[in-house]
Amino acid sequence: MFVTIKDLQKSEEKAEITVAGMVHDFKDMGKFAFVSLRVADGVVQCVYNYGADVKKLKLESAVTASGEKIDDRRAPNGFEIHIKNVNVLSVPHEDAPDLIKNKSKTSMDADLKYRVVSLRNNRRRAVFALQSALVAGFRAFLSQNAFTEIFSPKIGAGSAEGGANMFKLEYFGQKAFLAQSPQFYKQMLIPVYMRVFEIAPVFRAEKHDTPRHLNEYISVDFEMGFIDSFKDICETERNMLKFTFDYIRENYPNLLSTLKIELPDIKEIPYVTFREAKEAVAAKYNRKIKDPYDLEPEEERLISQMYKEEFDTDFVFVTHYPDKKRPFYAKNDPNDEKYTLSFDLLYKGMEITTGGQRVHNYEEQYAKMERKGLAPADFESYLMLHKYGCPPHGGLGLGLERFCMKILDEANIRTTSLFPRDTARLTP
Ligand code: AMO
Repeated sequence: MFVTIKDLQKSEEKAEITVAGMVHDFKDMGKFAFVSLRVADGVVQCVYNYGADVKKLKLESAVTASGEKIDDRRAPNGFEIHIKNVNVLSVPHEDAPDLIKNKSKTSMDADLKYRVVSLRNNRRRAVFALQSALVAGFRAFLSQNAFTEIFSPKIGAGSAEGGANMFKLEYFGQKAFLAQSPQFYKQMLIPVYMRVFEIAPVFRAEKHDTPRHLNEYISVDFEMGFIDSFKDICETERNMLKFTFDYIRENYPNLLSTLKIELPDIKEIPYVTFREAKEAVAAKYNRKIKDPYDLEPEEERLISQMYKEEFDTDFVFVTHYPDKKRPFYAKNDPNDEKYTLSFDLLYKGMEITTGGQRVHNYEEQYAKMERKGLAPADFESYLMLHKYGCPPHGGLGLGLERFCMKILDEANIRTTSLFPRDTARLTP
């Protein structure tokens, strides 16, 4: 029994086959019917010739259909199935709301409320198949480059990214938090494996509703030891993105055509320092600098616009963020201690990645924690990393939903989160 288009494409012309799928669409043409079956990797087009045992198929029934595979270059996947017999395994209790048809235009609220069915829509399901393909590409690249995949705990006693947006929980009488990032753990594993990565949910108790923030998102993290400069991290990211886009173009052409997108062709990615970028957009777009220590969303947008106009690139690395706004683990620039050896990757006007070189020396990390008003005693296990020997290292975190949102030119991150968690949503 077939469940994928890929395998059906490989089977011989006129082969007698059985395919299993959900009735995605059914058009009664009188003497015959067009039936679309949703299978594992897309939708298969079938023609159902009415015979003695013909059933009118209800949408979203689970069926197995037997018939002949007919090659036809005009058909979406290069073939159709001429169905002779259908076996209905289950019929829906009710007709699903009109969200699964491709033509339906649905508000985001309705889409999210009915996600269980709205994801059956061709495009929406392709969005998350793209996410899966991106992760497969990242994983393949990182594994080929000697990174070990890790699974760090999501419940802990503290966190690396500042106390403001941590979810607290009761843990058998102790105070605990949901992980904001795998930061500590990926660093702790550097002397063990030298290169590690993790692709997993992280939690941020952001109280505000914005089109770019979620309260739970998938963070693609990697960390690598023995770097010469934070630019080694940037170049590894560039290579990972290039590999992944090539991998998807090669392995998932149907997905790209369903989504009607072309993936970016990654060449060199330019670098600009935080200060230069800020000053350049202030001068070019006649803006006042309000916050000298961070980039406002509008500034990120304008930096990207400037690089698009001047260098025809959708990507730019903004480097050397001020020490004041970067976490305690970020290494300061020895040439100017007000700045850090860190970066953000902007893509189409929005930060998709933060990364940088870390402090690896014990005294330096201890002193930096104190300077930032933190008590080193609260970080005893983390500081064992520095205390017991650690090479120069760095890494990054990329927000998967935000990256997807930008690839697809979506305006709201919720559309690229499978079951989004925001300040109002806990179901589905
Ligand atoms: P940071 O906190 O900047 O860095 O997060 C890294 C990336 O994660 C994404 N992101 C979010 N996506 C959706 N909703 C949110 N609330 C949200 N917050 C962040 C963004 C961002 O660029 N430990 C560091 C990374 C590192 O240095 O290795 C960190 O977590 O795409």
